[in-house]
Amino acid sequence: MSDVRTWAARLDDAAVSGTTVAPLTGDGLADLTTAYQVQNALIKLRQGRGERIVGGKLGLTSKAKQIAMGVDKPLYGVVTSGMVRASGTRLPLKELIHPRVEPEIAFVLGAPLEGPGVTVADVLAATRYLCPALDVIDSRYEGFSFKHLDAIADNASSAAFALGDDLVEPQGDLALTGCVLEVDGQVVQSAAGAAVMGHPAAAVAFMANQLVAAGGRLEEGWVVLSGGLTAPVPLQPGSTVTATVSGLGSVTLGAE
Ligand code: OOG
Repeated sequence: MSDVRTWAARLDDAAVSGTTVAPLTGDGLADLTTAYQVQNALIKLRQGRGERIVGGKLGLTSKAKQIAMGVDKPLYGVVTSGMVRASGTRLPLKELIHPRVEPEIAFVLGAPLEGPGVTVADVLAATRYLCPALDVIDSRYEGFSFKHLDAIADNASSAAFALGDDLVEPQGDLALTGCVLEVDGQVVQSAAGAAVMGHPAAAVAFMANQLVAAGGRLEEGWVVLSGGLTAPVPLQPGSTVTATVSGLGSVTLGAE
């Protein structure tokens, strides 16, 4: 237990001070249960500073992300009130380490989802709204380099996220929904919803089913980010990034 608290404090200090640390797998982190315990302890530190849990996030759910990070398994994390930004916000980069941004499809839940056995159909039935999201990730590890367990402990590299302003009820086939990521008006990445586990709702189902082991569930009102559809792009000073998802609208973040 003392390792769990020590590791969580190390990652939290790194996030607060904008510095990096060495991967915890080099310091003895060796199993999934402990990695999620570190994540949990990290979130408790944020809650101690007045933040609330507002939802969940998936990571490494697309091949593009897995190849970019050299990690071939998905994971989940938690998003808190301190990570929420309005679309159009300009993020001060001096508060971050080496941020990257990626486009995602977010689910706003109108009912809880509790595993085991949660399916894509269950997720869609429980979804009140869908919206495009920009997820800003900022690994606390040197060189943005980590193993699966390290990224779990670091809460899926979470730093900030923004949702589009339009909230749309689920309709059409999300697997075939197109997503385009632009930086300063230039298209830099694109994908279909199927890039995430064949269907973005499959990622939400994965999280609901994984939470059973820790006695958890996805709650009504939570937003769940289903994971980067494309490889991430570095957030550069002075740039503006926009993700557009067909039928769901756009979301924009700037950096300064
Ligand atoms: C960890 C996972 C980040 C995603 O959608 O893949 C993530 C990372 O790549 O730093 O949220």
